[in-house]
Amino acid sequence: MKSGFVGIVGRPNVGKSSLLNCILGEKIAITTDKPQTTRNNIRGIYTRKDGGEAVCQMVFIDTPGIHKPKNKLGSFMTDSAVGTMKEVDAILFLVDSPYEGEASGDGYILNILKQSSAPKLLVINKIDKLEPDVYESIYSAYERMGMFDAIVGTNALTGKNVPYLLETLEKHMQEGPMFFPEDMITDHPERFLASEIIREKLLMYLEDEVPHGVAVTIENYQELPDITRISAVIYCERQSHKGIIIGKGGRKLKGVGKSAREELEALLGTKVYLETFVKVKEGWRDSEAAIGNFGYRREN
Ligand SMILES: Nc1nc2c(ncn2[C@@H]2O[C@H](COP(=O)(O)OP(=O)(O)OP(=O)(O)O)[C@@H](O)[C@H]2O)c(=O)[nH]1
Ligand SMILES: [Mg+2]
Repeated sequence: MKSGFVGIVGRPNVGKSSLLNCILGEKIAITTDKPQTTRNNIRGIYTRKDGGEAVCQMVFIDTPGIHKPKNKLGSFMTDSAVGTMKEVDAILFLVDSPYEGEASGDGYILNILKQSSAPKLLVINKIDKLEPDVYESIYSAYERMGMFDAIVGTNALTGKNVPYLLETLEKHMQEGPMFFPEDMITDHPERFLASEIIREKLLMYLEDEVPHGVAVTIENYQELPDITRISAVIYCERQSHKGIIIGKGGRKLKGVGKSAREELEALLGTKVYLETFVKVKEGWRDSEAAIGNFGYRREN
């Protein structure tokens, strides 16, 4: 039996959470086209079986995109990702564009990666969007650095080359125990997934700075025989943002609620009654206490 923890790191929006979902074959991490979607480390468990028996368990840790923080939430996010790089047994470093040198975001991450002795795989994601010569140039630039144990191009939306990536990664896993039951794909509670799904819809429906200043807490989560009742509070940073989130005649919030509810019903396999409230918590992204209360704290 082989096992290990694998960190998925990279700049915002390169497709880390999409890759995690693709590996698991289920959506446990929210993904959007907006950078800085992921705020906490998200754990996904992949157990490979052979002849009905578990032979390898890899615990993937999807991390927030590493960026120059503009507030304490941003620092928490980047610290979570950087901290993860130091703790795991292997690292997948995702990029989706050419290397732009040491002063770039990827250059910053590479400098931290160099300090780790764990096996490192470079994943060039979004190959569907890269011309072959661009892909080649990315590949050879990273190959020249001589610090990667393998380089794999993937499409995290179609799963292209993801089985090969997993095979390659497994070769770098050591003998080890099962950390989680073999049929478990995440250890995050359903109420956390519910808050994330609501936040994903807010990110999708809102523009500019508004969705980045949003946090969602679940105040009540009740599993009744034929329905799950969920009450969520959406916190935003300004009174004006509250108006934008609610929308004319409450339409925006209704749309968010409807699409979150539909996804939750599919996830939980029950009917869902979802109520949402919008509250203002000014400047919460720079308040250590508020950030912690909203669940943005290191667990390990
Ligand atoms: N065309 C294409 N789009 C992709 C691919 N992988 C991810 N995307 C898209 O890229 C966007 C960002 O994906 P995420 O998975 O949220 O990226 P992330 O790296 O987790 O982003 P953060 O959480 O903000 O750091 C989404 O719109 C995805 O649908 C891919 O292989 N090809
Ligand atoms: Mg993400």
